[in-house]
Amino acid sequence: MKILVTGGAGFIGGNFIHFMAKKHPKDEIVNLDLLTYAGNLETLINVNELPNYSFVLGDISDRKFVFDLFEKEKFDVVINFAAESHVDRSITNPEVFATTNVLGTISLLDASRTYEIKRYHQISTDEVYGDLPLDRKDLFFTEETPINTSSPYSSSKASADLFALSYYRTYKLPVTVSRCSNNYGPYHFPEKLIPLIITRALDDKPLPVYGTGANVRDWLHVEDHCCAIDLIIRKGRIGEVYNIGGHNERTNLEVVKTILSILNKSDKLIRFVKDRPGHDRRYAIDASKLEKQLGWKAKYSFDEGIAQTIEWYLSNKNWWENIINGEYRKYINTQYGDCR
Ligand code: NAD
Ligand code: TDX
Repeated sequence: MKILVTGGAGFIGGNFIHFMAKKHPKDEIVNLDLLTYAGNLETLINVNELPNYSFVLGDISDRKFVFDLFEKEKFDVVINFAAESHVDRSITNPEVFATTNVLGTISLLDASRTYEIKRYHQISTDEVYGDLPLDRKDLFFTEETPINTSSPYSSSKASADLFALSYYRTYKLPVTVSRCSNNYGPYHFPEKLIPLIITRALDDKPLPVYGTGANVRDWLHVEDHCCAIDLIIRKGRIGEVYNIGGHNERTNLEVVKTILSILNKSDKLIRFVKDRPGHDRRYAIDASKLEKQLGWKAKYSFDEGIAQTIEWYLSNKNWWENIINGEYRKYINTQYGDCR
C-alpha cells in the first residue's frame, strides 16, 4: 500500500510514521509537509533512511503542486494530518487556518477524486463539537453531537471535516473522518499545554495556567491515536465518522500538578493568567463506536502515559531544546534551503 501522509513532520503525523514503520514496514510512505514553525525533520531522523519512506516539501493548499504529486506518485491512501493546529494562534491570526485547514483539505480531496484514491482519511478533532458544561459529568460527545465550534481553529477544522464528508455523499469518494480528543506523548511541540509545562518546569520557569485551571480535557496518548487511525484506514466503513478518546478527563490544574509532582518541582511555579477568549470548558469523548465496530481500546491510562511522556522529554532534551533555541530551523534550512 502506498500512503500519502500530510503533516508528517508534526507531532501526530510524525508519531504515525514511526508507528507505521514498525507495524507495516512493507507499506510505502510519502510524507508531504510544508515545514512551518510546527514541522521538525529531527522528529524523523530514525525513519529517514528507510527504503519505503520519502519526504516531499510542499504546501497542501498549492493545488498545482498537489495534483502533480498525485499524478507522479499514484497513492492508494491519503491521510491528512497537515493543519495549523494551535487554538491560541488561530485567535491572533485566523486567515492561515482557513488557507491550510480548509483550502488545503479541498485541494487534497479534489486530487483524491481525480486520481481515484482508494481511501481518504481526514484527521479532525473533538473541538468541532464545541464544549460540554463542567457540571454535567454524564455528558459525552458522540458522533451524532451537533457541530458547534468556538474558535477560528475549530471552525476551520469543522469546515474541512464537513467538506470531506460531502465528497463521500456527492462524489462517492471513499472518505473516513476521525475526531479525537487532546493528544499527548513524544515529539509534542512545546507550545501546547503538556510539553509547555514539562519543558518550562524543568527550567524552573513560571507555568501559565489560563483562568482558574478548571477547564477539562480528555487526554489520548498519541500511540493509541495512531493505532486507531491504522484500524480505521484498513477496516473503517466509508462515509463514517469515528470518535477517538480514552476516558482520561483531567482539569488543566490537575495535569499541571501531576507533572510537577512527577518532576519533584514546586506548585509555586504555577501562575494563573488571563483566560483564553472563548475558552472551551470541557471535552469528553464517547469512543464506543470505534471500540465496538473495530475493536479499538486505549492501551495507556493517563497516569502511565504522562509518566512515559515525561521520561521521553527527560531523555530527549536535545529535541526540545533545539526547538526552544531555534536550532531546529537551522537543520531544516541546511537540508532544504531557506524554505520558509
Ligand atoms: P502539528 O502542528 O504538530 O503539525 C502540523 C504539521 O502540518 C506540521 O509539520 C506543519 O509543518 C504541517 N503543515 C502546516 N501547514 C501545512 C501546509 N499548508 N502544507 C503542508 N504541511 C503543512 O499538529 P498535530 O498536533 O500533529 O495535529 C495533527 C492533526 O491532528 C491536525 O489536523 C490537528 O488539527 C489534528 N488534531 C490534533 C490534536 C492534538 O491534540 N494535537 C487533537 C485533535 C486533532
Ligand atoms: O499555556 C497554556 N495554558 C493553559 O492553561 C496553554 C498553551 C494551554 N492552556 C490550557 C488551554 C486548554 O484548556 O490547556 C488546555 C490545553 O490547551 P492546548 O494544549 O492549547 O490544547 P487545546 O486548545 O485543548 O487543543 C488541542 O486539542 C484539540 C490541540 O492543540 C488541537 O489541535 C486539537 O484539535
